[in-house]
Parts: sequence; structure tokens; C-alpha cells
Amino acid sequence: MNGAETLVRTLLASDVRVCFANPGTSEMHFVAALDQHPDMRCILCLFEGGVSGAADGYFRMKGEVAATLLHLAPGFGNAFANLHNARKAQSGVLNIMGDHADYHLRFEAPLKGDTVGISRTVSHWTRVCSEPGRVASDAADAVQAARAGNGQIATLILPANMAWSEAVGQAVAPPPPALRRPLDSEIAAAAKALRQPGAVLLVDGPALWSDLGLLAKRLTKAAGARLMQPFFAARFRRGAGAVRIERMAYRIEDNLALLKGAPALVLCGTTRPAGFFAYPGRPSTPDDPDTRLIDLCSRDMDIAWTLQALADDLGEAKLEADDFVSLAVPPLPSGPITLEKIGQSVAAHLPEDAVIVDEGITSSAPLAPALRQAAGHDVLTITGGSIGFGLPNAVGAAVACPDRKVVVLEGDGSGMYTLQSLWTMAREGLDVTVLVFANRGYQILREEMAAMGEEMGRNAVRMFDVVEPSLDWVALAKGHGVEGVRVTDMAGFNAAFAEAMGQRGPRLIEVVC
Ligand SMILES: Cc1ncc(C[n+]2csc(CCOP(=O)(O)OP(=O)(O)O)c2C)c(N)n1
Repeated sequence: MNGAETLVRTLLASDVRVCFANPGTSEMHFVAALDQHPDMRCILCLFEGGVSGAADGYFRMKGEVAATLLHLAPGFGNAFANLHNARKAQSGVLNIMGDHADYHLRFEAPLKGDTVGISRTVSHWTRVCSEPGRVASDAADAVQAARAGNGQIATLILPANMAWSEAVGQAVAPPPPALRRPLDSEIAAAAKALRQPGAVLLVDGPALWSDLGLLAKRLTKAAGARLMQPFFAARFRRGAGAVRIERMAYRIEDNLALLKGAPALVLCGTTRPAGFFAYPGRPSTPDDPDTRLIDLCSRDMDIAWTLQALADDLGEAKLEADDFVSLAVPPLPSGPITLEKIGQSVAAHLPEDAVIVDEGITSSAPLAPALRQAAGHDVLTITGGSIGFGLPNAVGAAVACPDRKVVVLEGDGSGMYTLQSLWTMAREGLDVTVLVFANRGYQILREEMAAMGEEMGRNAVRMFDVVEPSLDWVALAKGHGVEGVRVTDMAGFNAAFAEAMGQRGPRLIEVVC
């Protein structure tokens, strides 16, 4: 037995059963060890950003840590952007990054790089295996770290000679440390603040998709407070049957208006809201300067306990039909394509309990009104603002929930960052329908530039337009083994989307808009 073998045994003994992978030579012994264990599901992604995004989507939907297998420094670098999104989503991800044999590191081999440095920029926990006999316990610690604090990024660096050297045994990850809780006095102060008319409880994490949402609703109703959620969330429930929670807006101006006059803003499972960017002459944060900010329970603390403690103080009001979203399926729209009509058509066809991965950027907002009253579904958003999240996250979500339809709302600019994920969808037969909004450019950046009062000249236009040539998404899908269709009117969209919902397997619909 070698170090790599003890690593794989430890992962399996610790209930890590999926490995999203993009290997290289420094990981060959790890690959060989994985090869001995068919009970570990290894899924090849053709770019490391696909690996990390898939592990993120998997955790968001399954609540379980997946392993990633990443090539030494540059490979991990390619995974960075989606690890950043995963970190902001509070996803637990266990990265296994290979490295050169330790004695080889004193030479300037081509792939040598600062593995520890690049890991630390995005990981909560980083460790280099330095003894073959300790690979198993290092791996157990890494799994524990990935599960700590509601989910963290943990990176174990495995030099090749730690993997290939003789070692024995396996370990099991200890349970994660108990989550921190607010003091009783802090609960009492927050409860008192929430009793003031117009006070807001801002929640995130499982309160947005599990029964904790019911608890949050009952206690805010009892207190007479508003219940709100951030605009970007790792996962939230939407559509029929969802608890009514006010969602914050994307733009700082809208959030300033939403929070104006609130006497208190109590944070539970989230951080103080901040604008996506700073703009000259505008505030960075949307809370009213007169609002009392109460940072009750951060994202890595015990959210369930905190909500129950608030409920114990404030009481729990009975929920009525009005506290839940009702179903309103719109009629099928016809004629030329508009995004509002696309939303209506998606809402009309969406099966119960679908998962929508939202990277539609400017195309998503017009779809939202219809989707709000569609059949109940989960929404995964781009928590870290780093584009190239949608297709990989959909891979992870579909692996986590094979019985649920996954629908991706994808901008054509963002989709190009990680389109290799289409191939993984085809290879694994994942039930994902991708809607690409082909507006042929970086529309949000055009809007941002206009909002700054800047004129667009030739260079700016050429940096925002994705034309000459235009992307052929049907051909791109086909090249990755996914059936694709281009639609230019609502009749075409209705038919293509209905067909995609009626069948299993990956599909792509290029929506010319
Ligand atoms: C990793 C990363 N690179 C660049 C950006 C900047 N950026 C934000 S949105 C965007 C373009 C999005 O275009 P598209 O997906 O087509 O959506 P649209 O704006 O057209 O709705 C870019 C380049 C980013 N957010 N993240």
C-alpha cells in the first residue's frame, strides 16, 4: 500500500464519494489508487474551473463535500475563480492538489509553482503532506476542515513521493467542531430590536431553502419584523410553496430604498450587505446610517440554534396561506422573443422541484417575475460574481440530484468561460437544459459604462461586443456532444423547451435575443 491508497481509503471511510478531477503526471499514483476503488465516482472535467465549480454545485445541493483532483500550481490556478464563488457560497470543498516530489522542488522544473501560496489565497485550510505515513490523518483533517463552519475550502497538497511511498492504514474524518453560538444577551438584544416596527431580519444559508425558513417566518411574523434575504445566495427556494421572503435587489439604489427607515438590521447567517462595486459619490453599503446594525450570527455560526433562540424569545406566529407563494402558471406566449415571455414559457413548463442555476446576468431579471410563481424550485446564484460559474455548477447540482431537472440560465459571454462543462454533461448523461441568452455581447458592461456617463468609442465597443464572428452555440454544443437548437421566436422556444423538459439528458437552447 502507498500514501495515495491510504488517502483514497480515508476519503471513502469519511463518506467522500465523488471526485471531480483533472489530473496530471504529479497525480498519477493518486489516479492509480482511485482506480482501485470503483465506489469513488470520478468525474472528468476538461478544465479546472469546471472541477471547482462542479464541487461547489454539488455541495450546494447535497450538503456533502466532494473531492477535487487538481494538478499542481497552474492547475489549481485555473480552478481559482470558481473556488472563489464556492468560498462566497460557504460551500465545503476538499481540494487534493498534487505537487512535485519534495526533493524535486529545489529544481526549476516547468510546472513548479507556489502551491501553498496559491492555495492560501482562497482556502480556509491548507496543508502539505510531509510524511507518507501521515497522508491518511492529513486527509481526515482536510475532510473535517471542509465540513467545519458550515462549509469551507480545504486544500491538501500531496507531493508525488508522499503518494508513491509505502504507507499503511486509513483514517476517518472526525466530526467538525461545534458551531459557535451568540450569547444569550445578544439574542435578547436582537429580539428586542426586531420588535420595533420596520425592523429587518436578514437571513442566509439553509434558512433560504429548508424548514428553517418557516421558523424565520414565524418568528418575524410574531415580532412584526420584515424577513429579507440577500440578492446573491448559494441556494434559495422560489416559486409555489416557498416561504415569502423579501429578496434584496442588485442595485445599491434599490437596496437603499428597501432598507430606508429600518430601525434595526439583524444579520443571521450573513454579513453586512455591500454594493457589488463602489461608484463615485455613492455609498458602499445600503443600510440607512440611522439603522442599528446587529451582527448576531455570522455565516460560519450555528444558524439553526440562533433562529430557535430568537423564536423562543419572540414567539412563533401561525403561518397562513398568504405567507407562502402561490402557483400562477402563465399562458404560453407567442410572437417575437422577449425575455419576459421567455420567463413565462419557462414558468409554464418548469417541472416541480427543478434546480435553476442562474448566470443569465442581464437576461435573468426580466425572467424573474414569472418564475416567482412557477412550480417550486431551488435557485443557485453567482455568489462571488466570478463569471464562468453556471455550467460547472449545473454539473455538480445534477450529479447531486439526479432525479431533479436542472435548468441553466446562461449569458453568452459568461458561458464561454467554462463551456467544456457541456462535455461533462454529455459524458455523464446529466439532466441539464442550458438556455444561452445570445445577446452577442457583454451587455452588463455596456450598461455600467453608460451609467458612468462615458461615451463608447471603437475600443470600448469592440471590448463589449461578441460579434464578427458571432458564436454558434448550436455548433459549440454539438462539438461537446450535446444536442442544441437555435430559436428566434416564441413558438420555437416553447417547442424546444417543452421537449427538453419532457426528456432526460443534456440539451442546449440558444435564445437569440
Ligand atoms: C472572472 C470574471 N471575469 C470578468 C468579469 C467581468 N464581467 C462581468 S459580467 C461580464 C460579461 C457578461 O456577459 P454575458 O454573460 O453575455 O451577460 P450579459 O451582460 O450580456 O447579460 C464580464 C466580462 C467577471 N465578473 N468575472
